[in-house]
Amino acid sequence: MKCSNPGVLPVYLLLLITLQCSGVSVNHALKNDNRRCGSGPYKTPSFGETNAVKNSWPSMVALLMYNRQFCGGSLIDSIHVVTAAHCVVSFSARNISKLRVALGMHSLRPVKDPQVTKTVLRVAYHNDFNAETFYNDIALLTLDSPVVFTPTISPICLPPNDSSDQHAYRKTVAIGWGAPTENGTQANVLQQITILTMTNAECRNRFDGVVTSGIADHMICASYPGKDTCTGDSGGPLLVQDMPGAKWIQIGIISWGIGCADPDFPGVYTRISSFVDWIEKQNQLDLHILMSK
Ligand code: 4AZ
Repeated sequence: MKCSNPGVLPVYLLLLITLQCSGVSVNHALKNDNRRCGSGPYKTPSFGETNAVKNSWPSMVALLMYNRQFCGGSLIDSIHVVTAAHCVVSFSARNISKLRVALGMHSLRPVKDPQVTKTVLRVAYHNDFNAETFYNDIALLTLDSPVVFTPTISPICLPPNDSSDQHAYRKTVAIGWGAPTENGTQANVLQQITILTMTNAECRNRFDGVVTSGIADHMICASYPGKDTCTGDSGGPLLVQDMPGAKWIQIGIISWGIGCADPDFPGVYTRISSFVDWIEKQNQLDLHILMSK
């Protein structure tokens, strides 16, 4: 393949050429690279810490529309970002052309804080996403060109598909630029909270009689007194680490709740292990689209 000026080409061909000329095979670029994933703080932050250390979560991305952050997401390989379906489901093709993914960002203001900003080639949200029940609240964004990994921009690890580990009673970390309190204004810098997961049986008890659609198996709940995710955090990750120094694994996507930090109701997250196959299928579809054009 010639790697000089490609001239005027459609965007999918440019992506293909960029991928091939950057020395990575397309297949490789579309795969979760497990050797490099999961960088983050050395150990799980204590329950009280809320301001993230600048650039300490290199897989964290901000979704921006007209320079305004509205959701979070996480980088899973060099061209894919996992987020919540409800963040992107209402977008028209025109909206998608205005969507920006900011990587290596810490402060919301000034907006020039992100180290890299990408546009989005394809938005795939789950076919069975239901805006009333928030079932299957997952989407995958394909970036216009591959991200070059640096110490401050790198992908998160995913759990094994449908792992038998239910991740109950785990110390987990949720991160985002969302409102620190219900109806509050957004914090300026990336926030992190350490919260505890529970079993789905316990979570169902908490929402019993309040949410009729209930807690599906493909959701996971987490809480900690006074700490919760809130408006603007959606799409961002819920992360675990098996031991200090270990890689960070994304087990959840910030999805929904009733209010924020209400002691009666935990936050609800999309359970990633239920969707690893779906993510892989989207990767294959991208590959197919790119190769067949
Ligand atoms: C939201 O609106 C949202 N407390 C996200 C998470 C929670 C509530 C609301 C969970 O983006």
